[in-house]
Amino acid sequence: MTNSSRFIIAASLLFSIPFASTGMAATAQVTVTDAWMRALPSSIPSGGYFNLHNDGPRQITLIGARSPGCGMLMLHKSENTGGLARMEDVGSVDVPAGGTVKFAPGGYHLMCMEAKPAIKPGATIPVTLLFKDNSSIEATFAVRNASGK
Ligand SMILES: [Cu+2]
Repeated sequence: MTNSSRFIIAASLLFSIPFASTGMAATAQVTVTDAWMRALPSSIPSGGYFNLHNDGPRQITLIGARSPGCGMLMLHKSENTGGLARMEDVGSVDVPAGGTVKFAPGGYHLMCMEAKPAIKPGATIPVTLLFKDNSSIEATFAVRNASGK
């Protein structure tokens, strides 16, 4: 976000300018960093990892994702229970005001099912993140190889 757009949102909060409601969408306050996807041999689902920052004054809730590079893109969480690694679907992920949630190997991640040929090391792939307030944001994921390079 540029300094000027940040000022406009701050000003609209202070003075209740009518267009303030558009400034309250989750995308106005979200940034994505360190986004990458692991390319794996065809039939194995690819993991997607990133940091989701909430720069705004209220909690945001991620409810899904999609990408032209994936047949389906799911929200997953890995857990290690009693030495057994497993992962499960999660319906949503909350990011508190001012907070960051890390999507990383061993925890929350995106799972790219039926990865398309576009998912190959060195490429980039667009991913749209969908939020509970019906807003969305597009992020560019760098595709890395199986060892994350
Ligand atoms: Cu998974």
